[in-house]
Amino acid sequence: MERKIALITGATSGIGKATAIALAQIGYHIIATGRRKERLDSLKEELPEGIDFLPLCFDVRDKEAVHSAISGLPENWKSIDVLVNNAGNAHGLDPIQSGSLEDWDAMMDINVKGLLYVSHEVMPIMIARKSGIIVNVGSIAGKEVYPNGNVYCGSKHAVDAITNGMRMDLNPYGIKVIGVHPGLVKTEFSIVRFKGDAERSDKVYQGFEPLLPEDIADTIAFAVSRPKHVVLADIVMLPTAQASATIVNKNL
Ligand code: NDP
Ligand code: 8X3
Repeated sequence: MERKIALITGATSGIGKATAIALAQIGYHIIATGRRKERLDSLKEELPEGIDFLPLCFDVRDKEAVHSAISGLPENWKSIDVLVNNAGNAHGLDPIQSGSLEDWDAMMDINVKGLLYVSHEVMPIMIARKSGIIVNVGSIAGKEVYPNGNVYCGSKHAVDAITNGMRMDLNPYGIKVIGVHPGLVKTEFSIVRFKGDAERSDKVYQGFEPLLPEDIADTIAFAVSRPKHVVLADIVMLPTAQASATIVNKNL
């Protein structure tokens, strides 16, 4: 069988980790990235036998580190077939007038510029091969805005726009570009957003059944395994209890 390679950013946790496992289960060899090295290393244990694994530890905000990690890939890892741009988080949930510059920098630098830096390295590889699939993990926050979501929503609207632009510009090269936009998924997302406040974070997912990271991962695995002539361009995925960014039915 042809050797297939997937690179997943933010694979130390949540959606990225589940996606690395799901893609390994359908035969992809896995390049997993993130900043927490021990978590990256331990992911190997969760992949099926026979799947090769390459952990790459870098901060997506550091464009030199992104460049040297991806341009320095060993020869047998260079032909990336699937890129999943997943690394990202919300930082804070505050009215715009009291938001922090550090939080704003983090969200724009990681969610938007980090996605661009990684894509900048991988797109030429796919263009040269006239083949490849890029999955960008956006959010319902990239389709709608909610109170206090301001800059996070802005970063995810940017991801949505960039995804649509990528699809147009990469179309002549046969590269598929897929936007996946989840609603509420129970991961470490809210722990990060609320800076380690577990009680506040737990409340986000109480009283209804949220999505699990595996739900998103299954959908990504399904989307990347469609026939060559089919692209699932734009996928919005919500828990059944969620009707919009702000409407969650806690009585189901
Ligand atoms: P987690 O907090 O569980 O995972 C976030 C991942 O991003 C981690 O692996 C983390 O790795 C990585 N990451 C964060 N900052 C950086 C950085 N500077 N450099 C490299 N990697 C980084 O959250 P989720 O799994 O929920 O989030 C994944 C994506 O899904 C994000 O883009 C998020 O916006 C999006 N999303 C999440 C939803 C949810 O409700 N959970 C809903 C909609 C979209 P490490 O810290 O090791 O670097
Ligand atoms: C994560 C989902 O609703 O917190 O993107 O923005 S939400």
